[in-house]
Amino acid sequence: MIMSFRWYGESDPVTIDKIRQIPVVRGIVSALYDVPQGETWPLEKLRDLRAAVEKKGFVLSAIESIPVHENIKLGRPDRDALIDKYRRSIRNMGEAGIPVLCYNFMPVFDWTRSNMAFPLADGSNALSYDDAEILAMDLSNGTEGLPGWSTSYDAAELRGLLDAYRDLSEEGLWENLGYFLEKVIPAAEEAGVKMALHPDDPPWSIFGLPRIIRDEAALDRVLKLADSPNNGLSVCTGSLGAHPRNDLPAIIRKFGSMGRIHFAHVRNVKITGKGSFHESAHPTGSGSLDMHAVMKAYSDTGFSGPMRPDHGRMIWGETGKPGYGLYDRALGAMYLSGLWEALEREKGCRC
Ligand code: DNO
Repeated sequence: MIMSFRWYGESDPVTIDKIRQIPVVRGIVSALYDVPQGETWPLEKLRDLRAAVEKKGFVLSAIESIPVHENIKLGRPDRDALIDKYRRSIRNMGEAGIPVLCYNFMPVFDWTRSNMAFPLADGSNALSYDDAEILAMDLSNGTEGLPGWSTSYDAAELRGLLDAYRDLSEEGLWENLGYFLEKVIPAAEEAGVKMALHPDDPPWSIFGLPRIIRDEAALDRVLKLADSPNNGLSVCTGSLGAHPRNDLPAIIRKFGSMGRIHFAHVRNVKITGKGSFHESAHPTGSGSLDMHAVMKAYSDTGFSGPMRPDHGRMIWGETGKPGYGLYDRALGAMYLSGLWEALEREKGCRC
């Protein structure tokens, strides 16, 4: 396992020099943040990113993420041209020697929360989600004023997208994912890049949009869409774990033993009701997930890919990008590495 940390590039207030001081972290997960959506990621820039990371003593363990253009997800007429560019980005990743690509197939909104600073009893704050709060949100001004989403759409654009996805339905989205994978997986095989699909977060429909990557059956279906070792998963415990039907240790054991988990996002989440949860500190006692069982499933299946602590709370007065401050993610990395060391030592490994 390569303990890794997400770094948002040179403009990230959590600098790579700070990340260096977390003793267990060996890998950096990053992206190019200045390439317009839909365009090919240039080889030179990918090489520069890798060099910048290696200069500080890390490996560049994954790209998170190359966004999939909405027109690919919607199956619109220009999708072939867009997929072609995506394939070129994958080839460039391979040329630059970057092994794992995390991506998602969520319509319009990536991970979604209704409160970016939910107060916890210990005085820290975390991200939270409540179906009722989401339902009450006003989308008539586009994404303006909504908490925390990176792609912005004006009112007309957003309305158009919501309508188009309503017409598409879940099965249509599955078809378009199948079409995308059929075209990109051969490029990933040639390039030696492992594709790692991130589950939907939360793992159910929001704003009437179809969201399909939400449970074990869906993950099974994804892998069957292209039966190649390069067609794999990012298993995110916090995303799937927001729904109590998802048994994370069982999911990790199943897909891990098939060699199809290429990236592990590990964090805890506290389920507070139906369609409602808040994020928590990483340890088992802080949330609803059994983190020891999660890590044991990775250890027992010999997981050797990148793993990263995921969203952290804001603690000790830190401010910054919600979920991506330094302190609580650093605590998470230390905790997960402690569990890992104990599990590996029990198996007789000196790592
Ligand atoms: C949230 C992240 C996601 C993830 C994308 C992958 O914190 O895990 O935004 O990067 O869904 O494409």
